[in-house]
Amino acid sequence: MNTGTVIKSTGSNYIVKYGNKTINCKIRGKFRTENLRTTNPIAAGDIVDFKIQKDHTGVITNIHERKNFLTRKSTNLSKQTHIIAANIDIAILVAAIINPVTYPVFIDRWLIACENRNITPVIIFNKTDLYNTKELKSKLKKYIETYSNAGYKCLKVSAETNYGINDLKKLINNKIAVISGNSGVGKSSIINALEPNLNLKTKKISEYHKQGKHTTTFAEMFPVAGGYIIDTPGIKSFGLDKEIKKHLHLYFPEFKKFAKQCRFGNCTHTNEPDCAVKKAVNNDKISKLRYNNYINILSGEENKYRQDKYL
Ligand SMILES: Nc1nc2c(ncn2[C@@H]2O[C@H](COP(=O)(O)OP(=O)(O)OP(=O)(O)O)[C@@H](O)[C@H]2O)c(=O)[nH]1
Ligand SMILES: [Mg+2]
Ligand SMILES: [Zn+2]
Repeated sequence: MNTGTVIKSTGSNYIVKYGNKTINCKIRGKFRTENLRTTNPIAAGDIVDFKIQKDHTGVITNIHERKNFLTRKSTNLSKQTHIIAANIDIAILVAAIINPVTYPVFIDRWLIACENRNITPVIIFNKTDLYNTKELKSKLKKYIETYSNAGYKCLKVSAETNYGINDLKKLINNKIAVISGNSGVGKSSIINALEPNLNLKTKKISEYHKQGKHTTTFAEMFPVAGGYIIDTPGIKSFGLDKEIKKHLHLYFPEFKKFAKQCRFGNCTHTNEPDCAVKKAVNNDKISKLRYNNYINILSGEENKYRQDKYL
């Protein structure tokens, strides 16, 4: 029996790294993940036991208990959950203000998923070399203000000019990070900037419209900057598990210190009287954008509010 880390999964095939070697593995039997209906039972970052067969391929026989894992649904209505990555120390979301625009509600949903799984999120605003108008600069400033005030670490980088890449290196050192975000925001380009030898495939934004395809098609883990990064395919929407909505207010960390002063201990900060969170929103102590997204996600109407009208 051998033990290794899954560095790539392509449907029914898994590449497992053990020591300095890698091996192609398949699964035998069924694996169920913590009662979740998943599209993928095993994800990049999983630690697995496997047997080596005569033809030098492997068979995975066991998944070790996960420290954590990040999940999403393709839409809110889909029944199955996708495991983005397992056993991670930080979850990086790459966002951009143009080419393409990352909507705040998308960032919020992703942050909620991280909070729910107890994974430290970091937001990276990429393509800063393109933000050369007054309007774009002020938009970036508002995004960063909103999310830093909510308690999240934000970084500005450019994979094109290497701006901010050293700060990112420090963040990844000795850690396993997963990198996620909309297609074309520059996830693979950022990994290339961190480790040029990897030479990961990227595609010009103008070609996205022609083919409408994602450049990165499978999650894959790479050794980078003294740690590891799991590159993932771009995503359009970030569906949340139903269960999450039951405790949604707990996943907005900036509500916490005000929530203690709400009249009711179980206040959902919606229609209750004497709600200190709502009062803080009115006094600009909590971002209106974040609060409105909270309400919209709670009521399932966030898709009506795709536009970043508060930024
Ligand atoms: N100007 C500029 N362009 C960038 C930057 N980062 C990435 N790009 C460009 O954006 C395009 C998409 O980059 P990718 O790295 O392929 O994006 P991705 O997020 O990995 O996309 P998927 O794999 O489809 O999810 C490429 O043409 C990159 O050259 C940046 O900082 N500045
Ligand atoms: Mg990519
Ligand atoms: Zn309240």
